[in-house]
Amino acid sequence: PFVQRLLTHDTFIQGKCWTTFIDDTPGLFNLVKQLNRAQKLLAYLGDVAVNGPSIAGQISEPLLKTELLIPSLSSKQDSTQVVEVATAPTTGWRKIFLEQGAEGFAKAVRAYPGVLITDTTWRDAHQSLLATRVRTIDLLNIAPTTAHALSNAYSLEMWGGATFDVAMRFLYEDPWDRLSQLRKLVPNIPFQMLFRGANAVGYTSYPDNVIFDFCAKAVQSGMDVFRIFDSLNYIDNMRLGIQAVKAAGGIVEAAVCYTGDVSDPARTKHNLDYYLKFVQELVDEGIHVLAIKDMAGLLKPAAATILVGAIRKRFPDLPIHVHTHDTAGTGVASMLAAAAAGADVIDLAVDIMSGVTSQPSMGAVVAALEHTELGTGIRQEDVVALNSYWEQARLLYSGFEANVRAADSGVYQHEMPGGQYTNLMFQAQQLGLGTQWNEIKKAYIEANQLCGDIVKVTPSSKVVGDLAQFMVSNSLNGEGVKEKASSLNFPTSVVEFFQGYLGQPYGGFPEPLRTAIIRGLPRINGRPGADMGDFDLVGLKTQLIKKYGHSIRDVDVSSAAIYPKVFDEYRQKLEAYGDLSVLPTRYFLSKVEVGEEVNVQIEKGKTLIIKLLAVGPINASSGKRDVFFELNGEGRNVSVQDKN
Ligand code: 3PY
Ligand code: ZN
Repeated sequence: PFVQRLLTHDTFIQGKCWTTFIDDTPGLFNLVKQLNRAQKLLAYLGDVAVNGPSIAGQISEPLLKTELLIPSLSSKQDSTQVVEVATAPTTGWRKIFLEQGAEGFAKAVRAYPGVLITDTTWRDAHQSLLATRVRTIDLLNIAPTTAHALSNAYSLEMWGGATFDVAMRFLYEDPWDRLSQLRKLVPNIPFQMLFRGANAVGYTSYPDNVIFDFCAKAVQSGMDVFRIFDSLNYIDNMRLGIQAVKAAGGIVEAAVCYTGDVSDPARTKHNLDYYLKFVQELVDEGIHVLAIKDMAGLLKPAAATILVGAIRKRFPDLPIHVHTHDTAGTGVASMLAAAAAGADVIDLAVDIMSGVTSQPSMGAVVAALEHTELGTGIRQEDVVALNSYWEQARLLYSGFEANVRAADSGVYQHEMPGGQYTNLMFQAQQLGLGTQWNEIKKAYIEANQLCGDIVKVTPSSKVVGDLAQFMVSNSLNGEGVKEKASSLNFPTSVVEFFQGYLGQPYGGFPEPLRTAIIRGLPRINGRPGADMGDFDLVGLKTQLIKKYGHSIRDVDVSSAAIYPKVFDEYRQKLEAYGDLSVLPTRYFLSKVEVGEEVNVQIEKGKTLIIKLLAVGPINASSGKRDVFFELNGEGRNVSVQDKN
């Protein structure tokens, strides 16, 4: 035991000063840190043993026992040989970026004879299927295998969107650690993030210096490709994101958010002309790659042919990257059509993490293009190997399934983005009203019209979703909203949208509805962030150090600037429980059984063996229970408030 080692240590016995003792005896100091960490981990396991997990959905016992086995890959040179994934993977597109810069990278992508792929499994797929709940440990475990299997991928989308917020809010994890740890295991494939332009990884506009600072830190932490979008395709917001990513040295992948239907002559608002003009504006900003971001899955195969074909013709040197969701079930067909029309890169997810509100199936598309001139350079058998890991993972996380069981071509009417679809469906199910979901979808169509038929993606999709929910709960249809607008108490997001806090929608705000909703509140005419002064990042760092000590890093300042409350709550969890990202998911989501032994690797070569011995009776006066553990063979106990 530590105290015994300390008391019998020669230096200590000789009465030397404590601080030099610590400095000169780092092994012992590390031991103090480890014991502290272990005790915090026990505090979490004890809390879950008494009160149950605070975040999980209902997960059945057999599913929790799912073991995430790491698949093996066969060598490309000799199929009888198994690849040793601990060895360095084949160099890939990241080397080209690091050696030739973003322009050189874009040129090489454009010159590639086949079609390249982005794997979205680590971000959009689990955001769209599993409420963004996949934890870092489960990504780290499959990362070396992925680095080998997908070595020819254009990128792995693994950060941004909702992952930043959810990591801290629900997983008690640091998003920056996720990025830097994965980077070490995947040196060869570019990392890609979804960046909400002026809204960064949040839901509102931030001061310009926060955006610049965030991008610089993301690049320093290992980010390569930034898919920048604005939820209203508002060029002024886009410009800020583009400039920030450029200044940071990242690859600027600017997105056109796709809505409507360019294959339908009756849909005149967001028609081909609208998209080509917007692409021209982006090209004028000096972007490296163009993304067509079809966040709801509205890009039918014929529309992909028209849109990608027209952009390819007008901008022959511009790499085009197409993103879709498979909500209606046309995803694979649309990606094949996009590739045939001249797209350079397409987004796919590993099979079991694909389909419905997620991206189309990687195995299907890779196989469909094999032995054609549009080959992806990825072996379908390697996708199968990765798939076996994700099959187990999806079971492990099944408590977060929204249970979208099949396709919904109704998306062509309601136009809900994939991530929001699962969210709203899940919420409607939670309310326990069988009809609620259909009502929400119908109201969503009307809410979009009330907003002026806008692009719907985070955060503008939240405005439409909030308005739809408001209409359903107040039994209002579109006409009713218009009639009573001046006396209704609208959700804040709706009021702020009409004030102009997200930016200026194409075609302007509908009147007289706008005036009726915002009444005397100010109107923002232009870029919402333009009038915000610089945010005091240095002052924030000082405050954070005062509160949390010198463990505060510059990246923490960035998290706190974007998510002040979420960051604060995350830090409180960290103080109480230590770094929970090392805990296997099974024990993060569910309690340890009495008598069960848990191995937790807290750092390389340092594993804690924890056994739950007993949960004691409740103390009537304090309401607490003692929970008894064995930690590496020694008895330990923690006192836990029983919240039941
Ligand atoms: C996000 O912003 O999180 C999205 O996935 C938008 O499509
Ligand atoms: Zn998406």
